[in-house]
Amino acid sequence: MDKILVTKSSMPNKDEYLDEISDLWNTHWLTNMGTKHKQFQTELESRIGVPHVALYCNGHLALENIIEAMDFPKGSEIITTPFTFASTTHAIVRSGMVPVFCDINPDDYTIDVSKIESLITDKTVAILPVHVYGNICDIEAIETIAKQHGLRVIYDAAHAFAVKYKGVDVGCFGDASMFSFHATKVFNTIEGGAVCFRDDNLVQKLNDLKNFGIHGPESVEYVGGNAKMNEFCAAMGICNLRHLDDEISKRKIVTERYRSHLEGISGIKLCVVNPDTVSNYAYFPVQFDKEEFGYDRDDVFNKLADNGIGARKYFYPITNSYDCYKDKFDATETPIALEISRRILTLPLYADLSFDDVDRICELIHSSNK
Ligand code: T4K
Repeated sequence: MDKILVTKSSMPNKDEYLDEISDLWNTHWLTNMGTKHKQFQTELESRIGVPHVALYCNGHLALENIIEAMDFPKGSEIITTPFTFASTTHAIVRSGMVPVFCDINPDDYTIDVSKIESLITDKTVAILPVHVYGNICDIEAIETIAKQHGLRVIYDAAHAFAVKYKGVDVGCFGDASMFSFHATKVFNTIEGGAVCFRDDNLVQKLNDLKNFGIHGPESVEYVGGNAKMNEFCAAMGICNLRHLDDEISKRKIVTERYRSHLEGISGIKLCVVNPDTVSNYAYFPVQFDKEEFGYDRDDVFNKLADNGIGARKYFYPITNSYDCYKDKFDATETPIALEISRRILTLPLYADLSFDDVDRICELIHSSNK
């Protein structure tokens, strides 16, 4: 039987993509903000309803650039969560900031807003919450805290492209939001990412920062790197954007099939979805409680792996327990994130995952405790 991996990149029809890139053989303009880049950027701004989108070669560098663009003093503290991919914490550290870890909610794994204020010091400059798995953070509470304490808010929305909260696209919240368009995401540009923001003053700065800090032909204003999205990736984005709504509808059907098998089973906890959101069905995380289910996350992971099914332990270990941060942070200070990281398993999810495959995965999960 074929292996089933945690996800499978969505791709447009081959001819549609070839048609989209065929111009490039005439223009020979392959990167450095060409026509595909401009078209894709405009399409995103209009779909999201945000004044500005800056495109990047990946989500990680987008996050590093927006932190850098905010001009925080080196050594400033940024409140964030450790229940995330390496990128979130690394982006803060690589930008010369200090991550201060806040624990998460046990139901949707986003930042526990009741614990933010006790972490604020005179060095705190920003909150960097993660819309993990596409679950929306408590946006209103975060905005209130940020306003009261004069903090900036940068969302890691890597998983949340196309999610809506109370009818508004998630890219419209905070001072800025970062999306990842990596091959494994609901919407991909092969590799890619974006920052959404409203502040007109950031447009030129982000443009410069992602292009070596070059401001004009004879002027280099920042010590920037190279983080531009190329034309082939932008063309992939233009094509995939046409099919995004269909992709999300199919993921919804797969997700509902999983829920029909796994909801209400003792020892299995599914994600609680905020009723004010329209989901993008990015991931299907499941918690296993050994006491009640009989077997733990690793037992289920191994059982699936033995049967050619590649579930993933997103996000284990949590970032404040990484080897590279040894002796710097203490994961026991975020006990809920620590516990959930030991219980969580992300099941395979993609648009054309068949009902037969979902049924087989769920049967294997049920039989883990037999
Ligand atoms: N913030 C958060 C919260 C994030 O989760 C991420 C990235 C970022 C920031 C940074 O965004 P980017 O700089 O990546 O744009 C993957 C992705 O590489 C990463 O983008 C993602 N988060 C993270 C959660 O997952 P891996 O190491 O687990 O991927 P990999 O190569 O094992 O692939 C997983 C599965 O996807 C494969 O088993 C099969 C499928 N796949 C993979 C690739 C590469 C495809 O179908 N096509 C492909 O091309 O990190």
